[in-house]
Amino acid sequence: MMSTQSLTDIAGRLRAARRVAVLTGAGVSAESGIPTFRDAMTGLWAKYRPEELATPEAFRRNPALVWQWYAWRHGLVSAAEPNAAHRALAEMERRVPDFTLITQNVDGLHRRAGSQSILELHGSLERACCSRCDVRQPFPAGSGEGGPPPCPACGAPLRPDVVWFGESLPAAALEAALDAAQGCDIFLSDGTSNLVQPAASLPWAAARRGVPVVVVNLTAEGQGGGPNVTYLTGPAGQVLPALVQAAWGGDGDPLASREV
Ligand code: BJW
Ligand code: ZN
Repeated sequence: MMSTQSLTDIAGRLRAARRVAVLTGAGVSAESGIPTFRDAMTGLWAKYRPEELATPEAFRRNPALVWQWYAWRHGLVSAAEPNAAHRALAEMERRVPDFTLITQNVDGLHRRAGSQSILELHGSLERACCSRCDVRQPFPAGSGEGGPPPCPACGAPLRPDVVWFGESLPAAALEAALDAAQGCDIFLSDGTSNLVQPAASLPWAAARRGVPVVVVNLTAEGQGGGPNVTYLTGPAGQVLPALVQAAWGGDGDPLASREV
């Protein structure tokens, strides 16, 4: 678990910071019951690796399989609720003058928790887009059976509006993320294995500029390191509310303090 000393130090830096950038990954949604990307898949999907489904080649080879996987995940995400980690980050945004939330997650849970300044680097599972033309529309709920529906404009198969391996990230969001990482006073990396580029280079772009980087993860293993990097190990749903609480008081979770 985290050390009280580093939590207090980091809380002090957060409170004093004018610009804060936060990068999140699948670990932040784990406590909402959304499987992380590199967890072993279970049930129906146990025989596939996510890395083999999240590619344009997989979609070309077997559009029905890939669509069915995303439709299943869309159902999971729609039924899930934001957790204490999402809420703590939304609270942090309200406290910090200039706050940027950079997420690799496609689940929309940050927005549903009240975060506003969000850069979605890997797109959103809340939308489908055409595999050929510019059409974008809400992801059709409950559409797992029968493969991808046709685009209403051109008839080509719809696909999830997410970024697959080998595809470019949305350029404006990536540029804004890099600016935020390089120009912030403190950078938090939460719940990501930090393996997938270019998002994985953001914490190190910050650290190279002398920005203190705080890594929140269940494990410090494989996360890299350096003189500017501090680890808070533990579940994001506990660590982030504790950090907000240590920085600004309250209980760090606006929902928990609400009368029910
Ligand atoms: C907790 C917790 C709790 C658990 N509390 N913590 C060789 C070298 C370098 C780069 C490349 C290379 N070969 C190819 C590339 C490029 C490639 C890449 O990076 N590959 C690497 C895997 C090697 N990148 C790309 O292709 C990107 N595009 C690109 O680079 O364009 C330029 C280009 C074009 C053509 C050729 C080459 C370059 C695009 C990347 C798109 C990634 N898309 C996905 C799918 C999105 C849609 C979907 O969701 O299906 O994004 S892949 C997947 O990984 C998803 C995630 O956003 C992303 C990151 O995963 P994340 O969030 O870190 O999750 P996990 O599961 O890995 O980790 C969870 C962590 O949480 C763990 O650490 C746990 O410990 C922790 N945790 N519970 C706190 N309660
Ligand atoms: Zn189309």
